[in-house]
Amino acid sequence: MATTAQENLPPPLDSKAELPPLFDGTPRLYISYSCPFAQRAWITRNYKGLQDKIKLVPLNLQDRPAWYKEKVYPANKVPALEHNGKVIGESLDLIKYVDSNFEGPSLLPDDPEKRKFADELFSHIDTFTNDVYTSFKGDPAKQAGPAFDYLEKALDKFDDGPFFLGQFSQVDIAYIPFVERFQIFLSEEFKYDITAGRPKLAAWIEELNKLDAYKSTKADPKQLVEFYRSRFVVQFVEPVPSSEPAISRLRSALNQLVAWVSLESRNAHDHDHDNHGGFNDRVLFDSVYENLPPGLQDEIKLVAFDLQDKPAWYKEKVYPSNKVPSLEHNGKIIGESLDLINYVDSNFEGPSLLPDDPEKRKFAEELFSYSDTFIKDVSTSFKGDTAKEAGPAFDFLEKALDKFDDGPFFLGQFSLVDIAYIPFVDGYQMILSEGFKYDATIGRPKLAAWIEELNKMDVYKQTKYFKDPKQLFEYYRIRFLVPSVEPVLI
Ligand SMILES: N[C@@H](CCC(=O)N[C@@H](CS)C(=O)NCC(=O)O)C(=O)O
Repeated sequence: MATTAQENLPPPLDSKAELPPLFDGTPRLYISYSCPFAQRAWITRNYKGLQDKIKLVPLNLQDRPAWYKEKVYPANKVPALEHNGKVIGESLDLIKYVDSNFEGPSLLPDDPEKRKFADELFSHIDTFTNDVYTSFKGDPAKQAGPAFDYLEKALDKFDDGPFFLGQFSQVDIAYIPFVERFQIFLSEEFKYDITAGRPKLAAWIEELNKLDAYKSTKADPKQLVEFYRSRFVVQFVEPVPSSEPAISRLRSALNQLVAWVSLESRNAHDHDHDNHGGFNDRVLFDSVYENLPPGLQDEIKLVAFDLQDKPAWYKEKVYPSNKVPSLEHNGKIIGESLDLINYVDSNFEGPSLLPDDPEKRKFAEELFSYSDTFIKDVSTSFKGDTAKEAGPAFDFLEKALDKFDDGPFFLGQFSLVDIAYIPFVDGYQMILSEGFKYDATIGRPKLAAWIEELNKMDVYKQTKYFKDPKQLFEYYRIRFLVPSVEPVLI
């Protein structure tokens, strides 16, 4: 039977870990602490009291040891069990295998009617998980109901106990890792209680939570919610504060590309889920698993924050400098808006945003390096004699816009340079006219034409947060002009 003593869980092995002795007579169960499939095999092992017989080998799937695929399990997935010189995979097969090939209480009743029903429930599992996943993308409160109704009805079939087949069995083990996750996420994200109006389901979950064999395998709910959110939920945190010019730069660049292609970053990794010192020191939600529909990371997804109330995980897990914008792509996080627009331009499809002409490229460099000076000069001018002090910065742009005559933009055609400047110039123009009665375009026809051209482009227009100069001025007034508040430049 399940031992009651709390098992000491080993830390997950990463790519630096050595291969454990293979086929030395010790059965080893390879798992990931966050994987619902692995959890099935793990619960089975625990329930049968095999903690001392089957050794747990947790893997960090994000940074898997190469030997796992090469030497242990070519499918490179978890769970897998090494036993009697063989390696067996597939969680449903494994529940059955462990149940039949090891000692401990049987997890399948003999009753043929119950066995038949077990098969029915096993074959329904994929439908169940798919239906619930699909509902996450719509209105789960409406769409997920039938999936849980099915379970409620199934739990009503045998009345000799609270479990699917009456007594605790393989079927409960197959379902609970998913029901556990769905219950948490639906309640947390959609305020939907799967047990409301489903007393059998409520009792089933309650009974399962009395079993140590299961309880000790449960995932960290907080990390689970984050993981599901990152895959299913459009993460616009209201209010959508694309007020930051630096974000606008990025959004313009993205929109420009989106206008032509659908962006793909298929290898975008899930957040680094190493949980240092946290939940039992486990690595959680470290991999994408089967049946999980393609996530939102199949495109460059915008995730907007309320900068006044940023989620803690952004700094901890995503971007330690805690600023926006940042882009998660191919297992890396890239920050700094100018680096980012260059990165997006070079690493994704779509029209190039830098001309090949070396002279233009050189000029682009010059303008990129002037950008911080421009921002500093204009924003400093807000505190002094604005009309006088801001003038030279705009004169610089007017002159720059005169350099190439094959179009109204800095390099003639629309480029990364325009994207780098427009959020600031447009914003400053509004602030100056609203707060200082200063029109930067007067006497600067090139600048006027440039702003006008950009404001014809949807890719830019959609990224503008402040359309009302009064509102923007108020934002800047508070940020820059209220005494004792240090000007923060992005
Ligand atoms: N059908 C398999 C699914 C196992 C599975 O998808 N495991 C995930 C972790 S939850 C995995 O190993 N993913 C790694 C990969 O696919 O590379 C089973 O039931 O065991």
